[in-house]
Amino acid sequence: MTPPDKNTVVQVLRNLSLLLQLKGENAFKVRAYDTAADRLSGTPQDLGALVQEGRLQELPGIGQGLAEKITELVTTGKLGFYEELKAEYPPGLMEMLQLPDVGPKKVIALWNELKVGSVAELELACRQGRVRELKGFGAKSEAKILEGIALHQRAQGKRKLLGDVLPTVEELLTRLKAVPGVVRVSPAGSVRRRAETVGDVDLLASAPQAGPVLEALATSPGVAVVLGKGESKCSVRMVQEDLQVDLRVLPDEDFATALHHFTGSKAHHVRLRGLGQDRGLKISEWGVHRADGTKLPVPDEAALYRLLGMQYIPPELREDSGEIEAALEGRLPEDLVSMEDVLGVVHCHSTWSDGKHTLEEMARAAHAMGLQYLTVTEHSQTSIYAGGLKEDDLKRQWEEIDRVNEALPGFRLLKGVEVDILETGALDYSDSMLERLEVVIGSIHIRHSMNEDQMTQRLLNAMDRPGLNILGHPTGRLIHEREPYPVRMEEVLDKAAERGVVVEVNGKPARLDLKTEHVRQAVQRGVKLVVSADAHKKEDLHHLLFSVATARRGWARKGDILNTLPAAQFVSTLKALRTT
Ligand code: DGT
Ligand code: CA
Ligand code: CA
Ligand code: ZN
Repeated sequence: MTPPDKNTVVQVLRNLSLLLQLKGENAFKVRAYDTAADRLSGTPQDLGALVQEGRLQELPGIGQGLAEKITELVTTGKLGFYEELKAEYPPGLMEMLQLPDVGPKKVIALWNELKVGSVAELELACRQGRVRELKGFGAKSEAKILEGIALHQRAQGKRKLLGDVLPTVEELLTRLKAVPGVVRVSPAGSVRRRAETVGDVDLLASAPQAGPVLEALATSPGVAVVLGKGESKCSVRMVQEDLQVDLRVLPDEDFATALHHFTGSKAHHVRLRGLGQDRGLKISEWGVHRADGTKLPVPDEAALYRLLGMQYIPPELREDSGEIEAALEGRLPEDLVSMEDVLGVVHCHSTWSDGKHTLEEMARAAHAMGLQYLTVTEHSQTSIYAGGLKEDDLKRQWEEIDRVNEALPGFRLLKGVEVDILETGALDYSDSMLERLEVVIGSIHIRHSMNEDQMTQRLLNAMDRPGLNILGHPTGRLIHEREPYPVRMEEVLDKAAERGVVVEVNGKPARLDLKTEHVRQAVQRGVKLVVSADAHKKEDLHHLLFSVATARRGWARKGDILNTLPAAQFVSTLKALRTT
């Protein structure tokens, strides 16, 4: 079992502070938990090492008692004290604490005076005007609480970014996998299909006995509320992201068909069921049955597709967008790009512009991921807000790049830039400067509010500039934050094909730009792509995963992705593709 990570421990400490306040513990004791949470989240030191070496008490604010609790939590995955305290109150109280304008004092009053123990009960009490009668509340604060509840519900309804959810999913899966008797575990649903946003998380496990596996989820650190628990199912809501997680546990012989069912998508399924019927097979979450009721053994998903006389369809493609026809005709690509194919990362920033880590730190981190190169692409001079570089700064940077490359044999930083595409489509550096670089990404960062004609023309003009190799995050969207700017993507992609400009599939979880549909249009035109991290710190290098997922969902094959080539070939192909 992997121990709970630092974030989880910090969250448990904060929850404990709130629970102790509910219990009426003195302020001094309560504050100790908040202080410990602050110290822990603020230290750059590795939590696992601190625990193992018994050095927790070296952190100011962490005394013996707290050190013991943290050690118990990290080494056993559970903290008895926390579990007992949590069990004393309705789980909904923790959720009430997440409301704006509702602190521990108010929760205590609401619980003690009105026996209000959940957000739903609180809403009802407010609507009945019972809350305003309480000491310390009033009509105004009642109205404010109602506003807060509406906000809270909207946040819950909001789909989460895959990138924000995946680390939690992986932590839970590791925990479930470690339960004795467990045979297989997997995510299902939109998480497994690598959709850009997810509504909730679906998990599946196989084991002879469901009980202990369900219990492992229900008692996971980071669980705010157990929403329901039955014989084979358990649903919880995590504190982080307000994320709902549904787990199903079944005997291993039913795993593959259930996994397939709960992976979806619904649209993909409906079509497959129809195909099954044509062959006299009934496909359901319970398995594949003949008309006479006999159940066919289905050891894995590939076997299910074989029964239907079609190619295996990877989860990322299961959206009923042509994959079923292709698989029936045997023309589904079998070499979709995968993480193993990618040899280098494109698009990173360092302390030279708005990044957090030095070039050497970025290089070492990429090297440690098994990659061979990283394109250094800082912002250009017009992006002042992002520490954009002047041409002279860039030349000084090359000296540092050379030094790092010498220090790290077997790995290469490539000299590049993410040059701003200005309002007219001109680029932010001179042609002679751009010519000297190995990789030039051109992106729009300023003046988003142009109309469709202007914006399309701006991008077309930029691609006419000989110095541009890669068009960066072409629509500028930020999921949940900013709409894509209006642009006729097909025209842009036609131009990219004509000019030999490569297009980025930006892997930053809120960007994913190109998005899936655009990747597909690009691939159909023979436009080459790069998968990128848009990393501003070491940890972001893993964004590559989301870029690769988006590329796969857009049916991109290994050969469509330029950074599956070794460094030297990557650079020479970038240049050779360009037509003027
Ligand atoms: P989400 O959670 O909105 O991001 O999307 P999904 O795809 O994860 O959907 P979810 O969690 O409601 O259900 C998980 C999978 O279970 C879904 O992809 C397919 C399967 N499923 C759920 N409801 C139905 C249904 O009514 N019919 C069929 N055929 N499958 C269903
Ligand atoms: Ca789901
Ligand atoms: Ca679900
Ligand atoms: Zn950018």
